Amino acid sequence: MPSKKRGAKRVNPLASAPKISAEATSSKRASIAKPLSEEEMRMVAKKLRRHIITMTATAGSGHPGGSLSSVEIVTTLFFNVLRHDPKDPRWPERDRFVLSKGHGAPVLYSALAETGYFPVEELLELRKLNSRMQGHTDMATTPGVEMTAGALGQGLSFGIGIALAARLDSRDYRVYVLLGDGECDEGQVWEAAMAAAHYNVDNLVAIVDRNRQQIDGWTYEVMDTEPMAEKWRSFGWHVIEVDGHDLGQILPAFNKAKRMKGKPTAIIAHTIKGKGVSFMENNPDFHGKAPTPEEAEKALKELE
Ligand SMILES: Cc1ncc(C[n+]2csc(CCOP(=O)(O)OP(=O)(O)O)c2C)c(N)n1
Repeated sequence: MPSKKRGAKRVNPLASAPKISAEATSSKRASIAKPLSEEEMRMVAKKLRRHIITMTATAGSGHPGGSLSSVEIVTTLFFNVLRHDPKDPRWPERDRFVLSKGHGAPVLYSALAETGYFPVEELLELRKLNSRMQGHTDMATTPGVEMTAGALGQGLSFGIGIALAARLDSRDYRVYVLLGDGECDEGQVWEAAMAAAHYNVDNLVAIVDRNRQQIDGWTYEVMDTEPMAEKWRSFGWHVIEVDGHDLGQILPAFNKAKRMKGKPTAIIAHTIKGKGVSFMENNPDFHGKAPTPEEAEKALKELE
């Protein structure tokens, strides 16, 4: 049991969730800004990439590679798919986005800032002591963060719990969990995959950022997880494969997932680690290392 003293400064966002009013339970509430066009999302994606470079370079540490690979996935979710309200991060009817690969915090913070959960300037506080921009996500401190993560393998189980809670509470929100492909080495991912299919959790979508690299190299060398799509299928999931940088493929995949009844959906998004910056692409050195000031300058030029 944590002592009261240790937990005193931290807010339990679930415990502090407001009492549910009639208005709050209405899923008809206008909660998202107008969905962006593909061209507008492309511009946002570039902005997020620029934030990721600037944040990690300013911090002098962090995880740019796996943040850059997830940009189009996260952009599509936050600007076109999720029902959410940045002014009311704990709105009970919101769709939930769970970043299971918690080291990808820079891409999530960038999207949260750009949608208005907190000022964009705050991104520069990444990894500073006592800031809300911790290197790995903390749901108790950062508005819009649904799960405290960093220890890989847990997000899908967490997502199932929230998705089943929707069923118990007669709510129609949906849950989206973003996993890394290296993260899929974790046994817990497959226990969760089995459970989600068993309980027909069809308001749950797992997105695997299939960038084929993990902390220190290619996934096929560290632990070969192919055939990835077949694995999810054999666990009872509806599987869709997309080019994870093609906005024209990602949005239809989320729409198809919404129509799928009786099964959870796994979207295998084929991506490139470090996408958008020539010297970071497919370069495992940038898994957990920030660009130097000179490298950041070069990267930002490429992202103009
Ligand atoms: C349980 C656990 N084991 C090991 C690590 C160390 N670790 C951090 S990131 C990482 C690689 C993750 O690779 P992947 O999921 O493919 O992420 P991406 O390439 O998308 O950044 C590892 C092994 C961890 N955070 N948690």
